[in-house]
Amino acid sequence: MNREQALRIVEKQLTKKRYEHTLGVVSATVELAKQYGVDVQKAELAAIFHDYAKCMATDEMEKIIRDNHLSADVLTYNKELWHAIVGAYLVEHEVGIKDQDILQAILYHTSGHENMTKLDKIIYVADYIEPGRNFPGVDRARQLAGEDLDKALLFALKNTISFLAEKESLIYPFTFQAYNKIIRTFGG
Ligand code: DGI
Ligand code: FE
Ligand code: FE
Repeated sequence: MNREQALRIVEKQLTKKRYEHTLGVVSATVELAKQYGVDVQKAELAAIFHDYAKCMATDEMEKIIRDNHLSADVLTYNKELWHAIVGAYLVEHEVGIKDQDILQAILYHTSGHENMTKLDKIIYVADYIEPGRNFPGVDRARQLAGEDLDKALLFALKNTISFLAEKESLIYPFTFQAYNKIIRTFGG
């Protein structure tokens, strides 16, 4: 599938605002893929589809997760996590993309994961720093992304964990596991 076909498919699934966010993630992803030596076409497709399920009703997402036994525990955590799991499932079974690297990048794009590939990290970081994002610290995140992918990932994970803890929200274990893994790679 080429870029234009993919964009036409996701545009139908998303609100205008979410589609614009997706285009931002695509441009950030292409830059990072070039910089860090990842297949640009593959990375671009992962970016285009990363929020495929973002605009679905939560009861519909819940049903897809239950009916297909996609995850035993995610339903007991924040609903924000669900669109990544449902997205990976639908991009495979509804859109027909079979590339496991792309599907995994979509699956881990919200929670992170202990064993993230370079592509998974690129999508996670691109989602965080895309040009439409505007939050305190985003410029620092952009700067780190230009210097070291793992440092940018750590910055995003750390801020997300702090943000969730500040709200006294639940935090999905994958997010801690991703954080711990990267701290270990830095010798912590
Ligand atoms: O879909 P997007 O808005 O583009 O971004 P995303 O898929 O990374 O979702 C981010 C939101 O998910 C962010 O506001 C934090 C929230 N969230 C809720 N629970 C968790 C979580 N993020 C992580 N990493 N881990 C959680 O347990
Ligand atoms: Fe998302
Ligand atoms: Fe996103």
